[in-house]
Amino acid sequence: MTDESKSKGWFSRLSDGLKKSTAKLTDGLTSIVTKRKLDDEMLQEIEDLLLSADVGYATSHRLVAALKKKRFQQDITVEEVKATLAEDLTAILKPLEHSLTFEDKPTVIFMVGVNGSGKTTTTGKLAAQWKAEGQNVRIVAADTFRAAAVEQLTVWADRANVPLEKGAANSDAAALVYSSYETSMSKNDDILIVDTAGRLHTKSTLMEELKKGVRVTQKLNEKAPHYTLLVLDANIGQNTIQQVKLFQEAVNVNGLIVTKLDGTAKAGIIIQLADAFKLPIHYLGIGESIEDLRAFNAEAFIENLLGLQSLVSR
Ligand SMILES: Nc1nc2c(ncn2[C@@H]2O[C@H](COP(=O)(O)OP(=O)(O)OP(=O)(O)O)[C@@H](O)[C@H]2O)c(=O)[nH]1
Ligand SMILES: [Mg+2]
Repeated sequence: MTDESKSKGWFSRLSDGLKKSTAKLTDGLTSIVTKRKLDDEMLQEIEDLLLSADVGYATSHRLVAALKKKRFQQDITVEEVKATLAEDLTAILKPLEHSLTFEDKPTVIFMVGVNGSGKTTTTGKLAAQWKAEGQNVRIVAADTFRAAAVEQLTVWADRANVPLEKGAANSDAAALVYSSYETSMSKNDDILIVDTAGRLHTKSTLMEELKKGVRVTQKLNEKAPHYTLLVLDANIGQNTIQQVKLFQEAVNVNGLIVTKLDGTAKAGIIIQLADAFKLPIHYLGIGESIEDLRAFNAEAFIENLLGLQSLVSR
């Protein structure tokens, strides 16, 4: 595959994944901005549209205020509105585009989040990507209570062709994490991914179990876990805000992954999350299969979201 066709595939899959969100915003903007002066009424309609797309009140208000400052009472086209929004969104999102680095061997990554957010699927996709890049990856099934959870991760380990650590049924998850980390060190792995059990942030015993898992890794290396990535289901929209707060209280969340963007018109939640927490956004999940995970790229995301085809096909 040529680089050009590869990058076209990359963009078209991302835009496919984001198409519900894109349709919502672009159709909305097209019907609001019909070549007329940018007045208060139009600004209010744009703000309402952003709000309905889960961009959040504070952020929507700021974006519209910036638009007002630049173009108030001037004739404006929908393309100009999009271009102005794209500029301001880039300022919010670009600083949060960080790739993960693997300086320590192994770099320990905890995948955390509520039930069903996409932790196991994302663990499998990442293991496959990194393995294909030549990294030695090991994964840990730290959900020792659900047999189905271990089976599901076993399927992903086979697909990705990486070793899997699992414990006896109902065994202590933290003990498994500890022994897996020791194994990973002795095997000279590059990356150890710990797929934790889904937990409701309101269940304090499970939150304690998660904290314990983190503490045991710190006994082996005070810098571990190097990454604690909170996996968020985009369908949940506004509720992701509360999830970030509660997981942050329990563990040192230092990055986000947003999944299931393909099934929702709520991709705007990424903008709200970015603005509210300033946490790096590492990956976007845009489907269930192994290749449906994209490293977060602010420009690609914004251009797709706003349907800025001219920029996308550059
Ligand atoms: N469409 C779509 N489905 C996804 C995506 N990511 C995960 N899923 C699906 O969401 C469901 C739950 O995903 P899991 O990976 O099992 O979620 P989990 O966080 O490990 O769940 P628990 O371990 O039960 O907490 C599965 O059916 C996945 O295939 C995505 O990006 N897009
Ligand atoms: Mg799981």
